[in-house]
Amino acid sequence: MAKVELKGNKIMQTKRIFIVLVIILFSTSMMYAQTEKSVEGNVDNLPVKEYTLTLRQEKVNITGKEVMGMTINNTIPGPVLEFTEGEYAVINVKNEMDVETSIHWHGLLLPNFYDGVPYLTTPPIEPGHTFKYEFAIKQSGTYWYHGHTMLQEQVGVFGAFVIHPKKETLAYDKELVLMLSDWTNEKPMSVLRNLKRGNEWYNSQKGTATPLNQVIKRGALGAQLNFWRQRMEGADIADIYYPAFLINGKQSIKYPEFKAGEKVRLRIINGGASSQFWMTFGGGYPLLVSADGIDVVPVKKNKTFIAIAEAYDFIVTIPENGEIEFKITAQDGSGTASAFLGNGEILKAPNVMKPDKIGMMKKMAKMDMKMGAHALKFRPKKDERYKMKKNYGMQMEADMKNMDMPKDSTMEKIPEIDMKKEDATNPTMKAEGMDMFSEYNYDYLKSLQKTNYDKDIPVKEILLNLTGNMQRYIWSINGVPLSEADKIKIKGNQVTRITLNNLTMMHHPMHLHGHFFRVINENGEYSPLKHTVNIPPMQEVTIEFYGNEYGDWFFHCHILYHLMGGMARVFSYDTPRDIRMKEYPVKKLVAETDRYFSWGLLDATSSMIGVNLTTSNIRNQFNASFEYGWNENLEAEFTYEYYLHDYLRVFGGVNIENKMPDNLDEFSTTVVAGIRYFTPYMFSLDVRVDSKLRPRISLGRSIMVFPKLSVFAYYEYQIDLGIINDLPINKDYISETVWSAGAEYMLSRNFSLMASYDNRFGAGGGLSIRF
Ligand SMILES: [Cu+2]
Repeated sequence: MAKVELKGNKIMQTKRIFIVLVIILFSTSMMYAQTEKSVEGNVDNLPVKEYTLTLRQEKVNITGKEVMGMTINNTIPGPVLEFTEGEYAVINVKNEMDVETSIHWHGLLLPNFYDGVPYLTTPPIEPGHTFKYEFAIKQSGTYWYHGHTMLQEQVGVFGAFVIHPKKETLAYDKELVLMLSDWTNEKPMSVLRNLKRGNEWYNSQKGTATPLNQVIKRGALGAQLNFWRQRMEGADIADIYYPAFLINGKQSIKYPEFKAGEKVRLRIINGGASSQFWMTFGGGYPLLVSADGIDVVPVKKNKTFIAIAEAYDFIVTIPENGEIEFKITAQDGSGTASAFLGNGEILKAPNVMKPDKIGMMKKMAKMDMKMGAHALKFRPKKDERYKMKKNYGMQMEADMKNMDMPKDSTMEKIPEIDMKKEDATNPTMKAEGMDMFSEYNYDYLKSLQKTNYDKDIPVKEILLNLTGNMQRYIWSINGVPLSEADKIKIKGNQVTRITLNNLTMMHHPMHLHGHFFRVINENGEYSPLKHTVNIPPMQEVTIEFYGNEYGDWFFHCHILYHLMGGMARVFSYDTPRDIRMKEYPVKKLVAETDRYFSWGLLDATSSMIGVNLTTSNIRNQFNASFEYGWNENLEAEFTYEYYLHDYLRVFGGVNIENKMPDNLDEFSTTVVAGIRYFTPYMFSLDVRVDSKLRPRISLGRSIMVFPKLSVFAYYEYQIDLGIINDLPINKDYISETVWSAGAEYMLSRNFSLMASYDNRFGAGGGLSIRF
């Protein structure tokens, strides 16, 4: 009896295994069939529309200075690609540059292989090669395309992608694409290097630095100390100085072809590399009709925030004898650009006030807010997401809620338009309320249809804390940069709900490739669908999407410099990798976010000459320093250090010093090892012991006291207990103190004047050069 049962079980088992195998085989072949189908497209049935984009490196002149840019069909931005829903797009991207490139189709629902993230989904386009993208157009709306190879988008690799619906549902006469961007005359990689080394120059150039004198004048010293205690310099809004912000490639651009009475649909896309904007319109409240390519319940709204990579469509009516100004203001108030539509008297767009960084600091310090969540964890594999959320960020939500929360005065629902509220002659809008970030919520976006999912669909919850370290310019998620992270597994036919909890002082526009997600807001079931969502500092936003794709999809902050700093993840349906990607390992893409950057500092003064060289990636750093006093004192040191986490590193190396003061006859060479720690209140602490078993401690700090003027101080104490060296008779120990102090005035990005006193080299003045 037992035997039979066993046999039966075995047969059952074999049968089960067989069935499972068949299912696996079937689903795998289906998956490949699906891939194949997407590749071939439905060319037979769909009308084909073909474009060719040619990428070149050429000299461009945007701000009166000729620099190298990357153009598409000889323009920046590239041409507007126009399609109609139901067409089959064939786009040949020709790379005539000497570096590899790629194009990503932002917001488009397309086969994974054509998504355009090099090494992840799509092969990179090598110099001299052409890559043919092809996919069916299954949606309509305002989208865009951009390079996804490192920082190429910053110098020109972007353009608009407009899809007309089969049947237009909105009423308007004409349309115009307005592509917003930011422009730097520097090489973007050198911009990133400057951010990595922590150069204050950009802030001082923008006028957004907060030197101590201004902080004290505003009575914000307490707030500043609170920030410093948490190792934060202040409330940063944007990192990079841009000499120009652009609309369709120009700082000011006119469209006189629009006639009075015409309704114009503006398709506005933020193609900036790291700039978010406030948009304002002259001549009344425009009608917001669409967000991220999808139509929403129309709403009259003037001052509207546009995060990087977002798209908003507005309908404006050209007035009689009037020219509407459309204006963008960089979020940190560092610049504007305008477009003018129509003819006649200019109807000025309201000005947006420059944010008050010191005021923000004061308000933030009043709230119970824990800053300084690690951007680089000690144990990246350990799941500490919930602990992190609990320990950092806004500690008392009530603090925010109890504050006065005036309603967004810039928004009006259509039935109750009150045009008298609008005053074109008084263009300065009222300051926003106490709640600093309420103006950034998406409550004004309401979907036309219900977007919620069936309650029976299983939901997977994922918590993603957005983390960053401004001093080292590392950006990560849950304290783990892309280079140390695993793929995030998601499943088809399931809802993935993601809580994005921003633990940094910056805004992060997060973008998911190949999907639209619901941004949960006060409209509940009618929450809007988007492809990019901005998360304000210390705020939390929940998004969710239904898994109906296959392959791996990139999810990242769309501030290009944050993406390059590691704020990215791969969402994976865990399906087999496309065989066409065999030669293109994803580790290449990941490695780009963990590059080594090198920089140096040369001090040449009347008392000494010093050189400091640093090479660093996320975890590793090499330092070489050389100091020579004209009074014949010398110290040289070479160390390698490893970052255990943001603030703590272990190091080892070699130190060389002259044995006797003011005498270069004899040198002492020691091996050194110790820790370096970035302390609360932002001191650099170095604790070490050398091969003569002499312990040494040192502390250093630099503070900007006036615009461009910093003071610095350094103190070092070494003690010899005679463990190895012979001490002079009657001495239990001998000690040695080194200290220096001075001031530095920034002349330009690379030069500073400096004056210092060092107890080894004496007083001196001269030049400090950053290279
Ligand atoms: Cu970011």
